[in-house]
Amino acid sequence: MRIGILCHASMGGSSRIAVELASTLALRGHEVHLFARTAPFFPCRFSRNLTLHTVRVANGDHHPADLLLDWPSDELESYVKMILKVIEEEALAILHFHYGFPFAFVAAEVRRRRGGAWPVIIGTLHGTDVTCCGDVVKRAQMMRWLNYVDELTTVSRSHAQLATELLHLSAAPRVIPNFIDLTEFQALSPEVQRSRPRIVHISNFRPVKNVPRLAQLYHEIREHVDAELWLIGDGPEMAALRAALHAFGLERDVTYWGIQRNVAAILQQADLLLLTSAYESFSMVALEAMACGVPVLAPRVGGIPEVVADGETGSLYPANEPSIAVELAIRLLTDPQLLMQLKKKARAHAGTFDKEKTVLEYENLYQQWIERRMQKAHEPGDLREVRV
Ligand code: GMT
Repeated sequence: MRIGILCHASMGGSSRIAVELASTLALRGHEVHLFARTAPFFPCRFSRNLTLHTVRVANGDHHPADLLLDWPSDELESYVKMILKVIEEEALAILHFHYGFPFAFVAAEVRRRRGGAWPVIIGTLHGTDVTCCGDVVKRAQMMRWLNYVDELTTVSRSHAQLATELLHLSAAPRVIPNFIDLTEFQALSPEVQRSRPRIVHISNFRPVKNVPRLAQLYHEIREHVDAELWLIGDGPEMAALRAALHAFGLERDVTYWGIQRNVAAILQQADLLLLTSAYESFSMVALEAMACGVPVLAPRVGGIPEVVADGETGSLYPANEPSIAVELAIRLLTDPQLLMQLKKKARAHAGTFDKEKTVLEYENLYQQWIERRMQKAHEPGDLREVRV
Protein backbone atom coordinates (compact mmCIF):
# COMPACT_ATOMS: atom_id res chain seq x y z
CA MET A 1 0.00 0.00 0.00
CA ARG A 2 1.03 3.62 -0.47
CA ILE A 3 0.56 5.37 2.82
CA GLY A 4 1.08 8.90 4.11
CA ILE A 5 1.43 9.48 7.88
CA LEU A 6 1.22 12.92 9.50
CA CYS A 7 2.58 13.64 12.97
CA HIS A 8 4.20 16.12 15.31
CA ALA A 9 7.98 16.22 15.63
CA SER A 10 7.85 16.43 19.43
CA MET A 11 8.84 13.82 22.02
CA GLY A 12 5.16 13.04 22.75
CA GLY A 13 3.60 9.61 22.59
CA SER A 14 1.55 10.39 19.47
CA SER A 15 4.72 11.16 17.56
CA ARG A 16 6.44 8.04 18.87
CA ILE A 17 3.51 5.89 17.74
CA ALA A 18 3.33 7.54 14.32
CA VAL A 19 7.07 7.16 13.66
CA GLU A 20 7.07 3.53 14.81
CA LEU A 21 4.00 2.77 12.72
CA ALA A 22 5.52 4.40 9.63
CA SER A 23 8.84 2.59 10.11
CA THR A 24 7.22 -0.79 10.71
CA LEU A 25 4.85 -0.48 7.76
CA ALA A 26 7.81 0.40 5.54
CA LEU A 27 9.79 -2.57 6.81
CA ARG A 28 6.76 -4.72 5.99
CA GLY A 29 7.07 -3.61 2.37
CA HIS A 30 4.61 -0.71 2.15
CA GLU A 31 5.59 2.56 0.51
CA VAL A 32 5.40 5.05 3.37
CA HIS A 33 5.70 8.84 3.42
CA LEU A 34 6.04 10.48 6.81
CA PHE A 35 5.11 14.17 7.01
CA ALA A 36 6.30 16.25 9.97
CA ARG A 37 7.06 19.95 10.40
CA THR A 38 10.69 19.16 11.24
CA ALA A 39 12.58 15.87 11.70
CA PRO A 40 10.81 13.94 14.48
CA PHE A 41 12.46 13.61 17.89
CA PHE A 42 12.16 9.83 17.66
CA PRO A 43 14.29 8.58 14.78
CA CYS A 44 12.77 6.54 11.97
CA ARG A 45 14.08 3.03 11.48
CA PHE A 46 15.91 2.95 8.20
CA SER A 47 14.06 1.47 5.27
CA ARG A 48 14.24 2.16 1.56
CA ASN A 49 10.43 2.35 1.53
CA LEU A 50 10.22 5.19 4.04
CA THR A 51 10.54 8.84 3.00
CA LEU A 52 10.49 11.69 5.51
CA HIS A 53 9.08 15.01 4.31
CA THR A 54 9.56 18.20 6.34
CA VAL A 55 8.86 21.87 5.65
CA ARG A 56 11.32 24.72 5.56
CA VAL A 57 10.64 26.57 8.81
CA ALA A 58 11.75 29.98 10.02
CA ASN A 59 12.34 28.75 13.55
CA GLY A 60 13.12 25.06 13.81
CA ASP A 61 14.51 25.02 17.31
CA HIS A 62 11.38 24.24 19.28
CA HIS A 63 11.76 22.50 22.60
CA PRO A 64 11.05 18.79 22.00
CA ALA A 65 8.56 18.78 24.87
CA ASP A 66 6.41 21.37 23.07
CA LEU A 67 3.52 20.12 21.03
CA LEU A 68 3.29 22.86 18.42
CA LEU A 69 -0.43 23.26 17.75
CA ASP A 70 -0.58 26.70 16.12
CA TRP A 71 1.79 26.66 13.19
CA PRO A 72 2.61 29.87 11.35
CA SER A 73 0.12 30.06 8.47
CA ASP A 74 2.82 30.02 5.77
CA GLU A 75 4.28 26.81 7.21
CA LEU A 76 0.86 25.21 7.39
CA GLU A 77 0.27 26.12 3.76
CA SER A 78 3.66 24.69 2.72
CA TYR A 79 2.85 21.51 4.63
CA VAL A 80 -0.53 21.10 2.91
CA LYS A 81 1.02 21.77 -0.52
CA MET A 82 3.85 19.33 0.14
CA ILE A 83 1.35 16.60 1.03
CA LEU A 84 -0.81 17.36 -2.03
CA LYS A 85 2.25 17.09 -4.26
CA VAL A 86 3.28 13.73 -2.81
CA ILE A 87 -0.28 12.41 -3.08
CA GLU A 88 -0.28 13.42 -6.72
CA GLU A 89 3.16 12.05 -7.57
CA GLU A 90 3.03 8.89 -5.48
CA ALA A 91 -0.70 8.14 -5.71
CA LEU A 92 -1.13 7.64 -1.98
CA ALA A 93 -4.11 5.48 -1.09
CA ILE A 94 -4.13 6.30 2.65
CA LEU A 95 -3.48 9.48 4.60
CA HIS A 96 -3.33 8.83 8.33
CA PHE A 97 -2.91 11.65 10.82
CA HIS A 98 -1.87 11.32 14.45
CA TYR A 99 -3.19 14.04 16.77
CA GLY A 100 -6.02 16.38 15.84
CA PHE A 101 -4.34 19.82 15.95
CA PRO A 102 -3.36 20.85 13.33
CA PHE A 103 -3.56 17.60 11.39
CA ALA A 104 -7.35 17.21 11.23
CA PHE A 105 -7.31 20.65 9.63
CA VAL A 106 -4.56 19.59 7.21
CA ALA A 107 -6.46 16.43 6.25
CA ALA A 108 -9.66 18.41 5.74
CA GLU A 109 -7.78 20.86 3.50
CA VAL A 110 -6.32 18.00 1.46
CA ARG A 111 -9.77 16.49 0.94
CA ARG A 112 -11.37 19.87 0.23
CA ARG A 113 -8.75 20.90 -2.34
CA ARG A 114 -8.54 17.53 -4.08
CA GLY A 115 -12.16 16.44 -3.88
CA GLY A 116 -12.75 12.81 -4.82
CA ALA A 117 -12.27 9.71 -2.79
CA TRP A 118 -8.51 9.28 -2.64
CA PRO A 119 -6.61 9.11 -0.45
CA VAL A 120 -8.76 7.56 2.27
CA ILE A 121 -8.35 9.71 5.37
CA ILE A 122 -7.84 8.04 8.74
CA GLY A 123 -7.39 10.09 11.91
CA THR A 124 -6.11 8.94 15.29
CA LEU A 125 -7.05 11.08 18.28
CA HIS A 126 -4.47 10.88 21.03
CA GLY A 127 -5.19 12.94 24.13
CA THR A 128 -5.27 16.69 24.61
CA ASP A 129 -6.51 17.07 21.03
CA VAL A 130 -9.80 15.83 22.51
CA THR A 131 -9.68 17.18 26.07
CA CYS A 132 -8.99 20.72 24.80
CA CYS A 133 -12.28 20.50 22.89
CA GLY A 134 -14.04 21.42 26.12
CA ASP A 135 -13.35 24.86 24.67
CA VAL A 136 -16.25 25.73 22.36
CA VAL A 137 -14.14 27.31 19.64
CA LYS A 138 -11.75 24.37 19.44
CA ARG A 139 -14.65 21.94 19.55
CA ALA A 140 -16.43 23.66 16.65
CA GLN A 141 -13.21 23.64 14.60
CA MET A 142 -12.50 20.00 15.29
CA MET A 143 -16.08 18.93 14.55
CA ARG A 144 -15.92 20.77 11.23
CA TRP A 145 -12.61 19.19 10.19
CA LEU A 146 -13.66 15.70 11.24
CA ASN A 147 -16.44 15.80 8.64
CA TYR A 148 -13.74 15.17 6.05
CA VAL A 149 -12.30 12.13 7.83
CA ASP A 150 -13.29 8.66 6.63
CA GLU A 151 -12.49 6.82 9.85
CA LEU A 152 -11.44 7.90 13.30
CA THR A 153 -9.49 5.74 15.70
CA THR A 154 -8.23 6.31 19.19
CA VAL A 155 -6.06 4.63 21.75
CA SER A 156 -8.37 3.46 24.56
CA ARG A 157 -12.04 2.74 25.17
CA SER A 158 -12.18 5.48 27.73
CA HIS A 159 -10.79 8.05 25.30
CA ALA A 160 -13.18 6.85 22.59
CA GLN A 161 -16.07 7.54 24.93
CA LEU A 162 -14.76 10.97 25.86
CA ALA A 163 -14.22 11.89 22.20
CA THR A 164 -17.71 10.72 21.28
CA GLU A 165 -19.29 12.85 23.99
CA LEU A 166 -17.18 15.98 23.57
CA LEU A 167 -17.19 16.02 19.78
CA HIS A 168 -20.79 14.78 19.38
CA LEU A 169 -19.63 11.95 17.13
CA SER A 170 -22.31 9.82 15.53
CA ALA A 171 -20.21 6.69 16.17
CA ALA A 172 -17.43 6.07 18.66
CA PRO A 173 -13.91 5.99 17.17
CA ARG A 174 -12.47 2.53 16.60
CA VAL A 175 -10.11 1.62 19.45
CA ILE A 176 -6.62 0.55 18.39
CA PRO A 177 -4.45 0.67 21.51
CA ASN A 178 -0.92 2.00 21.44
CA PHE A 179 1.85 -0.53 21.08
CA ILE A 180 5.44 -1.21 22.01
CA ASP A 181 8.51 -2.75 20.45
CA LEU A 182 9.36 -5.49 22.94
CA THR A 183 12.82 -5.93 21.50
CA GLU A 184 13.71 -2.31 22.22
CA PHE A 185 12.08 -2.24 25.67
CA GLN A 186 13.41 -5.20 27.62
CA ALA A 187 13.50 -6.09 31.29
CA LEU A 188 16.52 -7.01 33.39
CA SER A 189 16.21 -9.78 35.96
CA PRO A 190 13.33 -9.02 38.37
CA GLU A 191 15.35 -10.60 41.19
CA VAL A 192 17.77 -7.66 41.39
CA GLN A 193 17.41 -5.91 44.74
CA ARG A 194 18.87 -2.51 45.38
CA SER A 195 19.97 -1.08 48.70
CA ARG A 196 17.85 1.98 47.85
CA PRO A 197 14.65 1.53 45.85
CA ARG A 198 14.35 3.75 42.83
CA ILE A 199 11.24 5.63 41.77
CA VAL A 200 11.17 6.96 38.22
CA HIS A 201 8.97 9.53 36.49
CA ILE A 202 9.05 10.28 32.77
CA SER A 203 7.09 13.04 31.11
CA ASN A 204 7.10 16.22 29.11
CA PHE A 205 6.39 18.04 32.39
CA ARG A 206 3.33 19.84 31.08
CA PRO A 207 0.54 21.00 33.42
CA VAL A 208 -1.57 17.90 32.66
CA LYS A 209 1.14 15.79 34.37
CA ASN A 210 0.28 17.44 37.73
CA VAL A 211 3.90 17.81 38.70
CA PRO A 212 3.25 19.58 42.07
CA ARG A 213 1.51 16.36 43.15
CA LEU A 214 4.63 14.40 42.15
CA ALA A 215 6.81 16.47 44.50
CA GLN A 216 4.30 16.11 47.31
CA LEU A 217 3.98 12.34 46.92
CA TYR A 218 7.72 11.81 46.77
CA HIS A 219 8.19 13.95 49.87
CA GLU A 220 5.67 11.83 51.79
CA ILE A 221 6.98 8.51 50.50
CA ARG A 222 10.52 9.59 51.40
CA GLU A 223 9.50 10.03 55.04
CA HIS A 224 8.92 6.26 55.21
CA VAL A 225 11.19 4.74 52.56
CA ASP A 226 14.74 5.71 51.64
CA ALA A 227 13.91 5.80 47.93
CA GLU A 228 15.65 7.89 45.30
CA LEU A 229 13.82 9.66 42.49
CA TRP A 230 14.89 9.65 38.85
CA LEU A 231 13.31 12.20 36.54
CA ILE A 232 13.48 11.73 32.78
CA GLY A 233 12.35 14.43 30.37
CA ASP A 234 11.87 18.15 30.55
CA GLY A 235 9.15 20.70 30.01
CA PRO A 236 7.43 23.82 31.27
CA GLU A 237 6.80 22.59 34.85
CA MET A 238 10.33 21.33 35.48
CA ALA A 239 11.61 24.53 37.12
CA ALA A 240 8.70 24.56 39.57
CA LEU A 241 9.27 20.88 40.36
CA ARG A 242 12.94 21.47 41.04
CA ALA A 243 12.05 24.35 43.36
CA ALA A 244 9.48 22.22 45.22
CA LEU A 245 11.92 19.33 45.69
CA HIS A 246 14.55 21.77 46.87
CA ALA A 247 12.12 23.30 49.36
CA PHE A 248 11.43 19.80 50.73
CA GLY A 249 15.19 19.30 51.13
CA LEU A 250 15.11 16.42 48.66
CA GLU A 251 17.33 17.82 45.94
CA ARG A 252 20.18 15.40 46.67
CA ASP A 253 17.90 12.37 46.36
CA VAL A 254 16.90 13.27 42.83
CA THR A 255 18.67 12.50 39.55
CA TYR A 256 17.72 14.67 36.61
CA TRP A 257 18.30 12.75 33.39
CA GLY A 258 16.92 15.43 31.10
CA ILE A 259 15.59 14.53 27.68
CA GLN A 260 16.60 11.05 26.58
CA ARG A 261 15.85 9.12 23.43
CA ASN A 262 16.77 5.71 24.81
CA VAL A 263 14.62 5.65 27.93
CA ALA A 264 14.62 1.85 28.09
CA ALA A 265 18.22 1.72 29.33
CA ILE A 266 17.31 3.98 32.27
CA LEU A 267 13.87 2.55 32.98
CA GLN A 268 15.35 -0.93 33.37
CA GLN A 269 17.25 0.33 36.42
CA ALA A 270 14.11 1.49 38.26
CA ASP A 271 11.68 -0.20 40.66
CA LEU A 272 8.53 1.84 40.29
CA LEU A 273 7.12 4.35 37.79
CA LEU A 274 5.19 7.09 39.57
CA LEU A 275 2.56 9.03 37.62
CA THR A 276 0.34 11.85 38.83
CA SER A 277 -1.37 12.99 35.60
CA ALA A 278 -4.73 14.71 35.72
CA TYR A 279 -5.55 12.82 32.53
CA GLU A 280 -4.00 10.25 30.20
CA SER A 281 -5.79 8.77 27.21
CA PHE A 282 -3.40 5.82 27.44
CA SER A 283 0.08 6.59 28.91
CA MET A 284 2.86 5.35 26.70
CA VAL A 285 5.32 5.69 29.55
CA ALA A 286 3.29 3.26 31.66
CA LEU A 287 3.52 0.74 28.84
CA GLU A 288 7.23 1.39 28.34
CA ALA A 289 7.89 0.95 32.05
CA MET A 290 5.96 -2.32 32.20
CA ALA A 291 7.86 -3.63 29.17
CA CYS A 292 11.06 -2.90 31.11
CA GLY A 293 9.68 -4.87 34.05
CA VAL A 294 8.83 -1.78 36.09
CA PRO A 295 5.47 -1.71 37.89
CA VAL A 296 3.38 1.45 37.68
CA LEU A 297 1.74 3.51 40.41
CA ALA A 298 -0.74 5.83 38.70
CA PRO A 299 -4.03 7.64 39.20
CA ARG A 300 -7.15 5.89 37.95
CA VAL A 301 -7.85 8.37 35.14
CA GLY A 302 -8.68 8.10 31.44
CA GLY A 303 -7.24 5.04 29.72
CA ILE A 304 -4.67 4.18 32.40
CA PRO A 305 -6.78 1.29 33.82
CA GLU A 306 -6.79 -0.23 30.33
CA VAL A 307 -2.99 -0.24 30.32
CA VAL A 308 -2.04 -0.99 33.93
CA ALA A 309 -3.65 -4.05 35.52
CA ASP A 310 -4.40 -2.88 39.06
CA GLY A 311 -2.80 -5.15 41.66
CA GLU A 312 -1.07 -7.18 38.95
CA THR A 313 1.31 -4.89 37.08
CA GLY A 314 1.16 -1.95 39.45
CA SER A 315 -1.38 -0.09 41.55
CA LEU A 316 -3.96 2.55 40.73
CA TYR A 317 -5.11 5.19 43.19
CA PRO A 318 -8.08 7.56 43.14
CA ALA A 319 -6.81 10.79 41.59
CA ASN A 320 -8.18 12.89 44.43
CA GLU A 321 -6.74 10.69 47.20
CA PRO A 322 -2.96 11.11 47.15
CA SER A 323 -2.64 9.60 50.63
CA ILE A 324 -3.63 6.25 49.10
CA ALA A 325 -0.83 6.64 46.54
CA VAL A 326 1.65 7.12 49.38
CA GLU A 327 0.39 4.01 51.21
CA LEU A 328 0.59 1.94 48.05
CA ALA A 329 4.11 3.14 47.23
CA ILE A 330 5.33 2.29 50.73
CA ARG A 331 3.76 -1.15 50.51
CA LEU A 332 5.32 -1.90 47.11
CA LEU A 333 8.75 -0.57 47.95
CA THR A 334 9.05 -2.38 51.28
CA ASP A 335 7.87 -5.80 50.15
CA PRO A 336 10.54 -7.34 47.87
CA GLN A 337 8.43 -10.43 47.13
CA LEU A 338 5.45 -8.38 46.05
CA LEU A 339 7.62 -6.06 43.96
CA MET A 340 9.26 -9.01 42.22
CA GLN A 341 5.87 -10.52 41.34
CA LEU A 342 4.64 -7.22 39.93
CA LYS A 343 7.83 -6.79 37.90
CA LYS A 344 7.39 -10.18 36.26
CA LYS A 345 3.72 -9.61 35.52
CA ALA A 346 4.40 -6.10 34.21
CA ARG A 347 6.73 -7.45 31.55
CA ALA A 348 4.32 -10.24 30.61
CA HIS A 349 1.35 -7.85 30.41
CA ALA A 350 3.26 -5.44 28.16
CA GLY A 351 3.42 -8.34 25.70
CA THR A 352 -0.31 -7.91 25.04
CA PHE A 353 0.54 -4.54 23.43
CA ASP A 354 3.11 -6.01 21.07
CA LYS A 355 3.86 -3.78 18.08
CA GLU A 356 3.66 -6.57 15.52
CA LYS A 357 0.04 -7.36 16.44
CA THR A 358 -1.15 -3.75 16.44
CA VAL A 359 0.52 -2.75 13.21
CA LEU A 360 -1.46 -5.58 11.57
CA GLU A 361 -4.66 -3.98 12.88
CA TYR A 362 -3.79 -0.71 11.15
CA GLU A 363 -2.79 -2.60 8.03
CA ASN A 364 -6.13 -4.42 7.96
CA LEU A 365 -7.99 -1.18 8.49
CA TYR A 366 -6.22 0.46 5.54
CA GLN A 367 -6.81 -2.61 3.37
CA GLN A 368 -10.53 -2.69 4.19
CA TRP A 369 -10.91 0.96 3.26
CA ILE A 370 -9.01 0.55 0.01
CA GLU A 371 -11.17 -2.41 -0.98
CA ARG A 372 -14.32 -0.54 -0.04
CA ARG A 373 -13.26 2.41 -2.18
CA MET A 374 -12.23 0.20 -5.08
CA GLN A 375 -15.69 -1.33 -5.10
CA LYS A 376 -17.31 2.07 -5.40
CA ALA A 377 -17.99 2.09 -9.11
CA HIS A 378 -19.19 5.66 -9.26
CA GLU A 379 -15.74 7.28 -8.94
CA PRO A 380 -13.82 5.62 -11.77
CA GLY A 381 -11.60 8.65 -12.38
CA ASP A 382 -10.37 8.51 -8.83
CA LEU A 383 -9.76 4.80 -8.96
CA ARG A 384 -7.27 5.23 -11.76
CA GLU A 385 -5.30 7.69 -9.67
CA VAL A 386 -4.25 5.26 -7.02
CA ARG A 387 -1.72 2.44 -7.10
CA VAL A 388 -1.91 0.04 -4.18
O1 GMT B 1 -2.31 14.78 24.16
C1 GMT B 1 -1.20 15.07 24.61
O2 GMT B 1 -1.02 15.72 25.63
C2 GMT B 1 0.02 14.69 23.88
C3 GMT B 1 -0.02 13.32 23.40
C4 GMT B 1 1.30 13.06 22.76
O3 GMT B 1 1.51 13.47 21.63
O4 GMT B 1 2.11 12.45 23.43
O5 GMT B 1 -0.22 12.40 24.48
C5 GMT B 1 -1.36 11.61 24.42
O6 GMT B 1 -1.10 10.57 23.49
C6 GMT B 1 -0.24 9.54 23.94
C7 GMT B 1 -0.09 8.56 22.79
O7 GMT B 1 -1.33 8.05 22.42
C8 GMT B 1 -0.84 8.89 25.18
O8 GMT B 1 0.01 7.86 25.63
C9 GMT B 1 -0.98 9.95 26.27
O9 GMT B 1 -1.63 9.37 27.37
C10 GMT B 1 -1.80 11.12 25.77
N1 GMT B 1 -1.74 12.22 26.74
C11 GMT B 1 -2.82 12.64 27.35
O10 GMT B 1 -3.91 12.15 27.22
C12 GMT B 1 -2.60 13.78 28.29
